[in-house]
Parts: sequence; C-alpha cells; structure tokens
Amino acid sequence: MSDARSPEDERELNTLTPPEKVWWKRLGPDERRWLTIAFVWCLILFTGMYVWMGIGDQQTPIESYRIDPDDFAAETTAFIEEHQVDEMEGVPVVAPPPGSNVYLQASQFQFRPVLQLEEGETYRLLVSSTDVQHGLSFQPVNLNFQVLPGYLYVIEITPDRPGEYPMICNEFCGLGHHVMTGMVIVAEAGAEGNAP
Ligand SMILES: [Cu+2]
Repeated sequence: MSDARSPEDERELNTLTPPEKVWWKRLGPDERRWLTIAFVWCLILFTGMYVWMGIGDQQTPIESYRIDPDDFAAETTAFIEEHQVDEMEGVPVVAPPPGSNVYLQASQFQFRPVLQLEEGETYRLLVSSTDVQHGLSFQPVNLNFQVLPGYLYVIEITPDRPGEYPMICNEFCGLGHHVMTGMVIVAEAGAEGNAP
C-alpha cells in the first residue's frame, strides 16, 4: 500500500472541504435548457400582465385622493341623512339615485351605510376609513380593496346581478375585526322600492 494520496483523494476523505471551483464550471446542456425555458416563461408572464390589463377587463376603475377622516365622516353622515330609506340591525339603509356618489365608511367595527343599488346602473363608490386600516371585500364576487384613513378611494361599480352581497373586512383591524361586516343589496332593474 502506498501512502501517497492525491489531492482528490484527500477531498473525498474530508467532506467539509469544498470541491474545487465547482461554481465556475460550465452549465450542462440540461441546465441551460431549463434556465432558458424559465427565463422565456418569465418574459411571457411579464408581458401578459400588461396585455391582460388592457384586454382582460379585470381592472376595477379606481381613483384615490387625500381626505381628512373627520370630513369624510361628516360627508357620509350628510349622505345618509339625504338618502336613508330603512334601517337594518341599527345600520342605516340608503338608496342613492343611479349615477350618484355613494359613501361607504369603514370604521371599527362596521361598514355604514347598507347600500341599496339598482342592477345595471353605475355608481361612484366613495370609500374611506375614519380610524385604522381596513379591508373591503365583497362576497362572493372577487372585489378586494384596502381602505386607509386619510385616503378617499373612488371605485366605479356597475352591479350586474341582483341579490344581497355581504361585505367583510379582510384586514385585521382590532379585537372586533371578525364581526366587521356590511351589505350591498342589488335590486332588479326597474324594481319598485328604489329611490327615483
Ligand atoms: Cu377588520
């Protein structure tokens, strides 16, 4: 037996010694092929993001402005006084005319008022928070928004199906977060009971 061991043998004996210049070796053909496929796929998805924005009809038209939370609360109260038609579990129900500005206030732990809208009509939903950050999620449709104090979000909506759509807060906003709900009632087009 010879005592002369080559450097390779030494490395095999000691697994803690890194193999020499392993990262400098050229990529094998398989590895190169997969990297190319992954890169091209990334580019397709990246381009698709912009194409879908244009033709996908999935973007909710939304504008945002700065607003003082107290001003927003006052405007919401005035809006409710003008259009209230009913009350639901202590929350005012409003039936604003089609095409109008519709206020929706998020605060711990309630959305107010309950909105009674008409199918096929377009409304400008004015949403803001008077205290902390909330989330606004309409069920079961896929509409999700962040609601922050100090910011007014104007969301254009055209309800296309009659029914009752509960809203839930989807941003943890405090101890009562799990009970924070609201409601949009969409009446069939031309149905009685809507404000003129
Ligand atoms: Cu919440």
